[in-house]
Amino acid sequence: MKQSLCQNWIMHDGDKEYPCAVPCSVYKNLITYGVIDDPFYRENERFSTGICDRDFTFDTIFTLDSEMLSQDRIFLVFEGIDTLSDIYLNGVLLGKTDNMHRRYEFDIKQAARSENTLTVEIHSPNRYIAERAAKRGLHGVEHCMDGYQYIRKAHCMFGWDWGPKLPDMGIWREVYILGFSGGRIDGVYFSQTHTNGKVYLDCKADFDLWADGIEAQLTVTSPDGEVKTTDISGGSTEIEIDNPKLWWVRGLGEQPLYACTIELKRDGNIIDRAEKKIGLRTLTVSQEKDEWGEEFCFINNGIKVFAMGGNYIPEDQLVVRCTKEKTFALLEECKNANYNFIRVWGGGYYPDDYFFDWCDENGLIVWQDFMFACAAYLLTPEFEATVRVEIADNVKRIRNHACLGLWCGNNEIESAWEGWGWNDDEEAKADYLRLFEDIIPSILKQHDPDTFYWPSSPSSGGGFNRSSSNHAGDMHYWDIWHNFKPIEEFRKYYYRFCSEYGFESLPDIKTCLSFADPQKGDLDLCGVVMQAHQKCTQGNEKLMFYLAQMVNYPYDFERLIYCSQLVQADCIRSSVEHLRRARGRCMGSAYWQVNDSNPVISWSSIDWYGRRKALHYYAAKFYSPLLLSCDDTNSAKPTLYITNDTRNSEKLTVICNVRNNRAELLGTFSAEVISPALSAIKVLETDLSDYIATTEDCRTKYIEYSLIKGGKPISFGTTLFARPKEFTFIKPTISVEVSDRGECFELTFKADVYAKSVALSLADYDCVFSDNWFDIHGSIPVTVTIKKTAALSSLSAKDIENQLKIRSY
Ligand code: BMA
Repeated sequence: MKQSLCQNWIMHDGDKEYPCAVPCSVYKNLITYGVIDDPFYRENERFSTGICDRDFTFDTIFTLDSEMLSQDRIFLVFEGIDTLSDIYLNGVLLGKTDNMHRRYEFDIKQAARSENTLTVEIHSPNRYIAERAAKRGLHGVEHCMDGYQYIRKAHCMFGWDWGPKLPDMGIWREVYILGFSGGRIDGVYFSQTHTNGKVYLDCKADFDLWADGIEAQLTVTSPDGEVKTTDISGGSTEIEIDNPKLWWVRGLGEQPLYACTIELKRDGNIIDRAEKKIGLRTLTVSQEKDEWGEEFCFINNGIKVFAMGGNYIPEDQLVVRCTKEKTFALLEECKNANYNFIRVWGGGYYPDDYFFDWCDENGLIVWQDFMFACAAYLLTPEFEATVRVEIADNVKRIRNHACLGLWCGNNEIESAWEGWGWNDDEEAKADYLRLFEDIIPSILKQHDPDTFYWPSSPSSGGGFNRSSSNHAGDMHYWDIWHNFKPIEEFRKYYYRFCSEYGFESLPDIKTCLSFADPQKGDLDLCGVVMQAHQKCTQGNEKLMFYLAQMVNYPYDFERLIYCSQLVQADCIRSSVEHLRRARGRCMGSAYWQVNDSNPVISWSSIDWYGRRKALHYYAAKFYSPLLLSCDDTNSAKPTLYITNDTRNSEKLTVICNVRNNRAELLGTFSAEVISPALSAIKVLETDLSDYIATTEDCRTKYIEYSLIKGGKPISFGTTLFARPKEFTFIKPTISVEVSDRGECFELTFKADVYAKSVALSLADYDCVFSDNWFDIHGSIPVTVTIKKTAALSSLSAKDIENQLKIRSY
């Protein structure tokens, strides 16, 4: 039996008391009670970083009824304590904690009474890391507080190049009491063998039994309700499944799940129960040798998958504020942008079960980093012990999920040892190998032998053997942005799997206004407030460096936002299209980064409020399963490619029009093509020599192309042969007609000339447009819709028209 202990807590700060409920933390409480202002506002971070220099105590009083007290065993469980604490029950020390990434369970059979006081004294993480860093420095990154690697706590809480330094402390996940009589289930593990169209499901359960006469049963219910029950009292069993309904990565098939329940029974009564939903599939990484080296690609039920997605970071800098609802909304947006893949980056925390459940149900492959990033660590006996438990805990919790594509040791540490000048610390270097190439693989061998393990990201397989290679493994490409290389540089190389690359932009004006005060002159990229919301070293300089190359001077702040989002979106689009044209050689793309942890200037495609940047609208198009893209490296002969990431061969039409800046049609090229399943092929090589010969032509003419399936355009694009700032745009007049279609509003746009990158927003409301940041080729209408949300439901078509803000290049 289970009893929640999430209610009725009090946080003590000296003699001040703050009633609260779990999940609770120091920052969350102080904000709720108005003791501190929003740390994200203006420069408030400066006054907030030091709050957890001191200790805080959380306590609660609870009762246990006679039924609970009569159980043979009673446990107190903390799913997450952040981080350094001493835990007392009725004045007796139960234990100490030092790792926010693990679960703590205390046997309280002796200490429990009917009236209890539970006290959690939490010690300052700031002091702890500072003391250790002062004694023995360790290599790491400069945007994080010194000594962050000494504590098992989400590194980014100490600041990152997209997040403020707000190291919080508290009880960040559920707390409860468990009571058992006779026995309990400690863990369940399913492994699968797929042969001759059948699946043999092997189930192993760890039982802790202290009474006789206990039986266990496994029930497997198929997606269409067929039930199989078998005895598992001995701790293991195998079930043969004929006609298995296979689980597929999104885009390749459905995601049927089998419900598996284990019931532990004593005298016919259920004494414990475990439930898992599993997908029947094989999912691993193929590393076959080929003409370019060694491939790196996910392979699902024998089919090689091109992974398309992004890097995921904690959704709130104050991690206690993360919720299932927000996560689901974000993941829905990933699905809307045609992701089939997401990488959980190693500087945050291991997501909650609901994250993985959602990915199981929706077919997103999860690349799960262990929580180590950009740091050297020392494996002291205490550190090693806590890490071992953390790894085993999380592996056991996550291993049965169909979506789990791979475990990765860490973020960028192997490459740091190779290239960041860390080699003076041989002790920590040796510990690196021990942790990531010995300890973690051996824990995985024991608890999850079937899931692929990759020692680091990027890596070529470990052992400091050219971790950043384009011939094997995954790659982080940062020469664009961090090293000021031109945007076109990305296309010079071929990567096997590009797991990080990115470009920053400013978030939406509504988001900027949430932390900036225009009356105080904050809407100024070079001012202190925008500087405080730019965490990357020289970030705003980099932004201006690239904008100066691509666009005309953005003469006002909203224009700056527009230009930065446009350049970001175009940079990532051209990179993704390059990767997808190289399908086969390259098999994965994860841009940095999906989301934000706070309102900030960053590489994200969706900001902290869930507002899409241009990049997110673009992602839906560049990750479209059928993609038409243009290789314009040779501007006289731009070449069109179709990338087909579906399992169907398709009969398609490609049309490419040459137009001038008035959008007048000058010429057309077209082709009827068969696009084979899972392929990238060249479909049309245009010869533009009759149209585009001089610099003047490059500045006044462009091509626009579309891919037609069954009469409908399904993928389209535009290529200019000059950078936007060099092109001669004629100021467009854009007309719009809005109609109310019941469920949605329909907006139809036309222009008198060519209008590039038309960006729509509503002045006072948030909404998602079915398409945005599109081009209008003169009088050819573009129709988009806005789904009516609760907030929009009372508006009329006329209101929408009045609310509409239209920008174009
Ligand atoms: C990569 C990531 C993060 C970082 C990002 C942007 O190195 O792994 O550490 O936030 O680049 O610099």
